[in-house]
Amino acid sequence: MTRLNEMLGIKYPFIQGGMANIATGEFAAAVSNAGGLGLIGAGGMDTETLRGHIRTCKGLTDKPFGVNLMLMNPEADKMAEMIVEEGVKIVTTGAGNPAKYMALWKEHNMTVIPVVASSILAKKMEQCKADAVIAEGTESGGHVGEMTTMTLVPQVSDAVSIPVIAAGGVADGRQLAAVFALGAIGVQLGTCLLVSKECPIHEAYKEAVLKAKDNATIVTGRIAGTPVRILKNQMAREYVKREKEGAELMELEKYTLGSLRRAVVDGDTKTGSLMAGQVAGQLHEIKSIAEIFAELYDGCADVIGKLSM
Ligand code: TUI
Repeated sequence: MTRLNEMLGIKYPFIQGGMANIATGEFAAAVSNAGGLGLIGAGGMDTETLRGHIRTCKGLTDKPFGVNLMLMNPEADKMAEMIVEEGVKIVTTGAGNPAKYMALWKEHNMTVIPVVASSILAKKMEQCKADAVIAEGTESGGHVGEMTTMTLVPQVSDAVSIPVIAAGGVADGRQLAAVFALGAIGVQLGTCLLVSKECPIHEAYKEAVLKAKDNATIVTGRIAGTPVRILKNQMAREYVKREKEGAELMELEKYTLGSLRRAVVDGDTKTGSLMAGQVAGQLHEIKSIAEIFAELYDGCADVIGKLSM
């Protein structure tokens, strides 16, 4: 069976989530230097800003890194071409179907790994020559699908013959062992990296994640069709209220991205949108990315060694 670290030329079978407005070139380089696959999150950026982050990342690491193209970005078409020009070798996508870009990317021998939230999209991606898929469960932070990691990963694994990477609900060795058991060859990590030393979010955002209990998250935007998991606060309640009043999808999207910046940059934990997954309740300490990776990997090996039935 393919191993994710060998497939991507990295130390650990870990890739970083796209994390719009958070995953800068500098952060992606830190993830790559710690032995995972760092990704620059294109969500919330424009094309030239993304280009700048790609160049910054190249200057900070000689390890593999990539770009996460958030497909709801209004400049997604331009960005899809620009990353080819910049010689980016690995791309993950989220929040949509990247079929129209696949031929271009594969012509340039890029490794393409779309995020899927259902096995039907996973099959389409396999037909479009995706190298692997990320099966992202609803436990994740940010934009989510309906299915849980527990149900999605095995069904996607049965549906396709390309490798499957799990995402959503993994922050310790037990959960990592579980997703390997479900058929994944690696994991995408987001929430547990929010509380890394290197993560550039405001300290108040990190504190809110560290303080969160297991039921601290809520999904906004289900009615509008853009479900987003965030920590419960005044903003979450306001959003749900506007939604019930029938606000337009575009208005809600602008509201979400604007409020994400308020959380990330200003540390506004009341009216900011603090995207985080359901593992937030398990995170109690700030650690370096290298420590997070080593603990996850060693913890998983330990759990697998002690499994019994
Ligand atoms: O994309 C994410 N997570 C994100 S994107 C984001 S930024 C944002 N900004 C404003 C509003 C909403 C989000 C924050 N977090 N994860 C990957 C992901 N993709 N999760 C679910 C999906 C997905 C869902 C449906 C992918 C494809 C899909 O269907 C597409 C189709 O056409 O079948």
